[in-house]
Amino acid sequence: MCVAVQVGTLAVLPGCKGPRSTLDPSGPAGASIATLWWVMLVGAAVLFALVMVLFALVIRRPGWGSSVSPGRWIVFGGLVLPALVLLPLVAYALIAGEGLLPIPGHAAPRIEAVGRQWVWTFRYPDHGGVETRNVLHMPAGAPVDIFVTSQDVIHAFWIPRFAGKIDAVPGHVTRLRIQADQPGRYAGQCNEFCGLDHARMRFDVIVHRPEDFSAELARATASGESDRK
Ligand SMILES: [Cu+2]
Repeated sequence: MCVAVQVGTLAVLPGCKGPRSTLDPSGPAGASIATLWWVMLVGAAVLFALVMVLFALVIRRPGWGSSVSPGRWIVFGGLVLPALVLLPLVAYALIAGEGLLPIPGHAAPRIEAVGRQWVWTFRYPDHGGVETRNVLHMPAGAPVDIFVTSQDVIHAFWIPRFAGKIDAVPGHVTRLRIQADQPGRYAGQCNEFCGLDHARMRFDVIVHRPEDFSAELARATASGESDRK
């Protein structure tokens, strides 16, 4: 069994890497979410192990536990034990979630993301309102506020390695603060089922060095290379 667990673990680990892996973060919000995932996994594993120990004791020693009253089993096994594991996890999740929200009063460069079946259009108000299609350009090392909306049905804007997703709702504008640690090419996609081609509603994210961002954005829009079909 131990060998099977090890083989299973090795088989799963490659899934922790890749352009759409939330467990391979490349920004502070993504790192916070990845840490939360690992904390949740450890908490769930601890709870599972405790239940399995009790289960094994009951199977191997049928009389074991009869000295404890049913009321105590319910209180300690059904309330105290889950509370000891779940309450710290909930507290950690709430604190981590608060840390992902944009801080009021701290302005960040603004980029608008508009979803429609099945294309993402990005607009850069701080750079003359130029637009790119299915390719998001952003600078590295600093927060950027993405203002997200939709022209038809509900979509969701998601760059797995940077942050959690946020809904793109027709008639509403939602805001997501993201930050990329390093220049490079990343992957984003719609994360709300929005029709037949939902799975193909992907976009590229090109992160530039801050000093190169304006020039690279201008070059990309002038050449049309940002219009990924
Ligand atoms: Cu979609």
